[in-house]
Amino acid sequence: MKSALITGITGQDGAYLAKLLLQKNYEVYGLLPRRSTPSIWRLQFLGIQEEVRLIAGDLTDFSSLSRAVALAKPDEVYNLGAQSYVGTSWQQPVLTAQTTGLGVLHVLEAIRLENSNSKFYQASTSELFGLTEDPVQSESTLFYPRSPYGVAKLFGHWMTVNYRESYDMFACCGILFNHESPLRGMEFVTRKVTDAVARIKLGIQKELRLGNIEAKRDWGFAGDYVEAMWLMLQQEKPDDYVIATGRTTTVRDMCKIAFSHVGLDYEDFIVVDPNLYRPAEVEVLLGNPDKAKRKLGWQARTSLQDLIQMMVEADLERVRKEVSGK
Ligand code: NAP
Ligand code: F7E
Repeated sequence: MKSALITGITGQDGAYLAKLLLQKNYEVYGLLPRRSTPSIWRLQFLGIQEEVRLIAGDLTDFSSLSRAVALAKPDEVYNLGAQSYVGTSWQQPVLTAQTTGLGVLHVLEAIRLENSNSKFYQASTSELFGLTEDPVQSESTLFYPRSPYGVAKLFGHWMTVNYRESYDMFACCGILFNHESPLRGMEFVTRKVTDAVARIKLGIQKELRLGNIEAKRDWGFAGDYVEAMWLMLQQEKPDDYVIATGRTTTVRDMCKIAFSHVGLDYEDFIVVDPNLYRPAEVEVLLGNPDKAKRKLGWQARTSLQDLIQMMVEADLERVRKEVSGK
């Protein structure tokens, strides 16, 4: 039986990946940072909380990572833990650098110093491209991050490449474009919209305040994207891959899809609030997933329409239960 250690197991991707690995008969360990209230609701939602083994630890605490690697003896380590919200990275840039940047190095060092042969996956991001001049971004596109989050991820990305080249480590970076699901955090724009659509439809919210609705993103479904993470670690050689759908859509059009699913016109409810604009914006992202298709046999299966409808339906069900007190 193979074993895997997932940092960020309580997050959106961590929960879906844990489920996928359990289905593949892995022993799944997850790093659990200390929180004052329980943080395992996504594992509960997927019904896998009893099947994973949680090890207390934090990405900012090297010793806890070293201990986690020694305990789990993982064949594969997936580093998904991060302060992952771009907006917060301007308010807490140091925490973001320590978690999202230095945290990667802590995991790499824990693997190296434990003499572990673990394969390593790093959660890199399309935010690395930032203010790119390439209309379509691939593995060879230059990086130009636009937020403290993007800069921290750049450090983690190059550290991973460097450990691969310096120590012959089997280390891969997945450069993933935005991916969403009913388990997406409420602060991200798709979930903010689908939650608001449910509340407006059920009569408990009147309007939705958004920032830059002309920004364009290449959105896919998280359930599809975790399969690409696993596939990267099953190849003969470690490499980096762009994971995307190859289509881009404005926030505005994503809202249109969400509102029209419940028979509403988004223009009647959206208020653009300049206070929600970011200090520096990534205006357009569009990924080229050709390499992943060619080498991993991976492609996105879920359309944006289906994804948003799935999220609206899940939020309608949850808000209905909240309202009825059941
Ligand atoms: P997420 O839902 O925000 O999950 C982040 C996870 O990291 C949570 O489990 C969180 O635990 C954990 N974490 C935060 N600080 C930590 C610390 N100091 N020590 C240990 N764990 C810590 O993010 P996601 O959407 O699943 O994304 C997974 C990874 O992919 C992240 O690295 C993200 O930056 C990257 N990424 C995401 C996307 C996307 O579109 N989703 C695209 C590209 C890359 P708590 O919940 O307890 O804080
Ligand atoms: O913003 C615009 C906002 O916060 C998307 C993370 O998973 O994907 C994610 O980062 C766009 C931006 O995601 C609101 O300005 C307008 O242009 O959903 P988001 P993100 O910043 O793209 C990447 C790949 C990651 O790696 C990150 O970890 O939507 N936008 N109005 C808004 N965004 C938010 N959150 N809220 C608004 O009201």
